[in-house]
Amino acid sequence: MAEFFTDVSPIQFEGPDTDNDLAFRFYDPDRMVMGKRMEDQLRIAVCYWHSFNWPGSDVFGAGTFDRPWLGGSMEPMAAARMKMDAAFEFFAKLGTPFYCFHDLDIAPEGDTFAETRSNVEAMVEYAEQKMEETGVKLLWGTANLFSHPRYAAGAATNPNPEVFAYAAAQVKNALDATLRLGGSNYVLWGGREGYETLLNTSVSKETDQLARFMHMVVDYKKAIGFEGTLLIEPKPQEPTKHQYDYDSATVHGFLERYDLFGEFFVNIETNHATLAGHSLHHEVAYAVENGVFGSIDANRGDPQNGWDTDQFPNSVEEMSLSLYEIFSRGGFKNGGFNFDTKLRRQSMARDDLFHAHIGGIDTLALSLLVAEQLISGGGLRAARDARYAGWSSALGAAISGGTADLAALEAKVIAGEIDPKPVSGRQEALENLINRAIWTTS
Ligand code: XUL
Ligand code: CO
Repeated sequence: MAEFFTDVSPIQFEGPDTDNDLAFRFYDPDRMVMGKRMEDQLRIAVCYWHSFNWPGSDVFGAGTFDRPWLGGSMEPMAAARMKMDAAFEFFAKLGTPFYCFHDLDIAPEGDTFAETRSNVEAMVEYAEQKMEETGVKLLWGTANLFSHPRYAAGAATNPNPEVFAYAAAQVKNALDATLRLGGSNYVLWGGREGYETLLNTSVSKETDQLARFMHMVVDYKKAIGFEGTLLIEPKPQEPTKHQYDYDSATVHGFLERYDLFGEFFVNIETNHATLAGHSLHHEVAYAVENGVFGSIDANRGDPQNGWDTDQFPNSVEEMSLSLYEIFSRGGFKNGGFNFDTKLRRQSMARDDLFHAHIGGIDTLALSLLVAEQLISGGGLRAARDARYAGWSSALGAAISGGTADLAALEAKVIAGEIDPKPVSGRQEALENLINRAIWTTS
């Protein structure tokens, strides 16, 4: 098996003062942070699709990357094996513990479903071997229910039940593959579960279908004994004009409405959060506080354009705020940080993939150290607790316990027992706490 990334040796932690561009400055896997090894806290994964399956094409031009297994001149299964060799060489040299894949990232689609199924099975067997050799594990598996023209009008939400059935068959196999490879999670991203125009769409029929599909996934997960977490990945739009899994709050409402709460959790992606008009911090805080948090697709968008650019994360401030929310409530269970990230189209040298991941991983590692300091410093927690302290008083307990009604509260206000005074929200002082933690940690 020929080496692909010949100019790169395994990446090591060398500390902040190193001048080696191909080394970690903050990601020190064995360093203990909040009671666990840094590697076990962050649970970092590389994604198969953008890094090994995408040629660097855009809507105006062809692929620019050096990926000899793409492009169609090789026999498809030989190309799939060459791609997998390069992928596992990359995972092992980068030294991160996990990867993620869609069924059709690892295996070519055949002329029939049976052929596709046997291609996927053969590549799962090959992956099993590679995982054994390298020790790299699967954070999550998923099925590609959006690229083939049959899914142009959606998968579970398609007006044609035959497409629903086809998607069901594909997800069954992808769940089997995820179970076999010991995946920690299984993801559903509703790529085309939405609409292009309301003129031909029944939104209630489509959301009912999506819920039916999700119940079938839960039933099958239980039938085969898959103990990982089922995740749904919110995204407001792109590729369709509107997607039903718009953001964490929408997914939460959907889960409650269709009796799926506790069965599915959210896989939050930074750039999907910003497309929805939120921040990653908002999405994470919402999900964590409402019992639906699962995992993160780490990346970033470009504030000057309005689509999913999937760039590598480079803002310690943004990540620190989200890690603060995650780790002040105990950190990940089965989730982790998947790099759902794309190189820029001009980053065509083979080692660009290493530089990109190293930068993103160090951003996460430094953010974890900042979060640790914010948590142990206790300033943010104390300020939040103080702000809501009134709810522990007799009045607060009566309101939230349901023993005070509108008339009872009015009587107290009229009697002058209640006369609230505005207090400072201390926003700038709290923002200074964040910056001070960043400055002292880096
Ligand atoms: C698309 C996206 C997907 C999912 C997996 O925006 O994020 O790659 O993560 O299907
Ligand atoms: Co994603």
